[in-house]
Amino acid sequence: MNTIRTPVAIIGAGPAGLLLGQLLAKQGVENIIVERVSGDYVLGRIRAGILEQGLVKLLQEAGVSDRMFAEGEYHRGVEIAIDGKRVHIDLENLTGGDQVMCYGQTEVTRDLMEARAAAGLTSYYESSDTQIHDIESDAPYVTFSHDGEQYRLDCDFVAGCDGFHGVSRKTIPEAKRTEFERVYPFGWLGVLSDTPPCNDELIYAKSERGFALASMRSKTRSRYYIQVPLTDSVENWSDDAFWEELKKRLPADVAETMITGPSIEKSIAPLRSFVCEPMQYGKLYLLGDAAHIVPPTGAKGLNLAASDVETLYKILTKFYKEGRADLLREYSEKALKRVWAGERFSWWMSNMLHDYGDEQITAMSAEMQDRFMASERDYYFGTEEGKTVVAKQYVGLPYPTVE
Ligand code: RFL
Ligand code: PHB
Repeated sequence: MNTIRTPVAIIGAGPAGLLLGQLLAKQGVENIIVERVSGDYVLGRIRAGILEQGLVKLLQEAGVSDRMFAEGEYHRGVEIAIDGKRVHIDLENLTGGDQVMCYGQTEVTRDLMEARAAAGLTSYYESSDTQIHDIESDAPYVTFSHDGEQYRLDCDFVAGCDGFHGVSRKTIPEAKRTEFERVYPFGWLGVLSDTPPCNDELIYAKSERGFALASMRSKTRSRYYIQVPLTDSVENWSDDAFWEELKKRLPADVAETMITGPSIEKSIAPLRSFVCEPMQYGKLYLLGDAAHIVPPTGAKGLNLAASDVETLYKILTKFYKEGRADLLREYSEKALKRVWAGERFSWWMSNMLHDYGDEQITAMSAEMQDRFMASERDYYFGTEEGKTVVAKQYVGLPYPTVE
């Protein structure tokens, strides 16, 4: 057994774990990351594309923003299309100057991985059998296997950044946590292609055939999604079938000029709203997807992970630098307030923009539900006040204060 001592053991090298590690290290708080898969595997997962200003600033603070500013693109607005009718949400004007950054999660992760390697910080990729022990004591530790050897990390705190299927959340005794979950009756079929985006800004489209999203990664790479039944599988969708269906759901003028090409990635993601309360237990703290999942409609998943990271990073920094032990117990309460706001926004945007068929959002007839959602769309995408409500949440609500 190799026994190593580190102040903070971080489980998971997704964006949450890597960003937390980088920010803590900048403050002189050492940490070690344990990751189940390889770095290449992590980078192969195609996920988020939209970063709120809060995350942009945090990446700057972590010293990993150069490539984002050079290659990413600020978006001043976003489009909503309802049955072919295009509505522009002017994020910048409606929020008093805020914009969102279009830069892929893959690139954020790559930048963080490179910075971590350059700083000489320790990460154990391709580790197995990670277990967290004695979190209720003052001497928690993490064990895992790596390269045929057994490791033990003695630490002060464990940061559970290991996503929805990780071990961290499950380490909290069942009787001590409450999980809230809503699984939606559809998923998103996503396609990545080396074709120029069909529009300068993202288009979230609601049509009679279901939801579609036109997004992008760069001037030459597009990312598109369509709502599909949960029972569907990728094998049912040839590239041609995908493009044909996508075009039917986007506004006609956009579809007409859209450039299509071979897919370089195609996958189906189920949609889920999930929250685990509390987000801390003993010396274990949960961050990002380990604690909460949102449907991607509001582009909030990665951004919620970022606000968790900022909150815990500030609390731990104040603990180590100023001896502020009192803040440690406040993490969950502070983080959860913003998490629920993001959950509510993502749920609400999903409700307004998807076709639910006969499925009930709340207990009411499908016809009545349709009327409610049509009225929501009229107000929130049709009036200045409504658009302001959407814009302020889309660009991101303020982070919790730690003082
Ligand atoms: P991750 O990225 O899942 O990373 C967790 C890491 O932990 C590892 N792990 C373990 N390591 C050690 N031991 C174990 N036992 C472990 N078990 C797991 C995993 O291998 C992995 O590397 O979680 P993190 O860091 O919390 O980051 C969260 C984000 O990835 C997620 O919220 C976003 O991608 C969600 N999301 C979006 N968020 C946005 O803010 N804007 C968007 O535009 C957006 N679009 C999306 C999305 C998610 C999507 N999918 C596929 C779910 C679009 C899609 C399609
Ligand atoms: C993406 O580009 O992958 C993306 C953008 C916005 C969303 C979800 C996904 O709301």
